[in-house]
Amino acid sequence: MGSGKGGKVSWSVAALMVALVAASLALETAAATHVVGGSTGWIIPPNSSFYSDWASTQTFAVGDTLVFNFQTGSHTVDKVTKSGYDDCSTSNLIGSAITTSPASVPLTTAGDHYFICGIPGHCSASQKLSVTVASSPTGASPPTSAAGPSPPGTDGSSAATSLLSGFRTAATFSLATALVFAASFFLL
Ligand SMILES: [Cu+2]
Repeated sequence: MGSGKGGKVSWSVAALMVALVAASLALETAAATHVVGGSTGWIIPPNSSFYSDWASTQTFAVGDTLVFNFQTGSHTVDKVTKSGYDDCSTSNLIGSAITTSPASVPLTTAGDHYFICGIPGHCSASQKLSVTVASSPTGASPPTSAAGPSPPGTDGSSAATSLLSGFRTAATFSLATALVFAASFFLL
């Protein structure tokens, strides 16, 4: 008898859930901000693998931003080449050193990016960071499914990327469906 009304309520809740999940999906695919070193920030690290350990916990994509937090005057952020990173040399500086905190560095190209602190002695004490940036996982890439056959070998990485993002989307939608059903049952 009262089930009609209850059904109506649960459907609006379901619609709300769908909207929320859609919003969170949009957020998930949006550019991410990575705070280098987490709460430790950009310092002479407590151990030599600190920044590589931190980087290994992150997934970097084109459009993301690195944020270096440090005490202005005590450290700098110098983007360098791989050899500059390996040798702790700022002679291969890319652009100009950033001397004021917080330093926001947009990741605009895929591939490896290298950063060191330009204060003498700091890089050799492991204040250095390398990140591997993937091409944008969603949206910006052209539709590969409609593109027709492409020469083998050249498209491997982007195919893997879209496969990965497909899995991610599928997982998110399964979660959304589960949430909507849970909400409906709860309110009936
Ligand atoms: Cu430093």
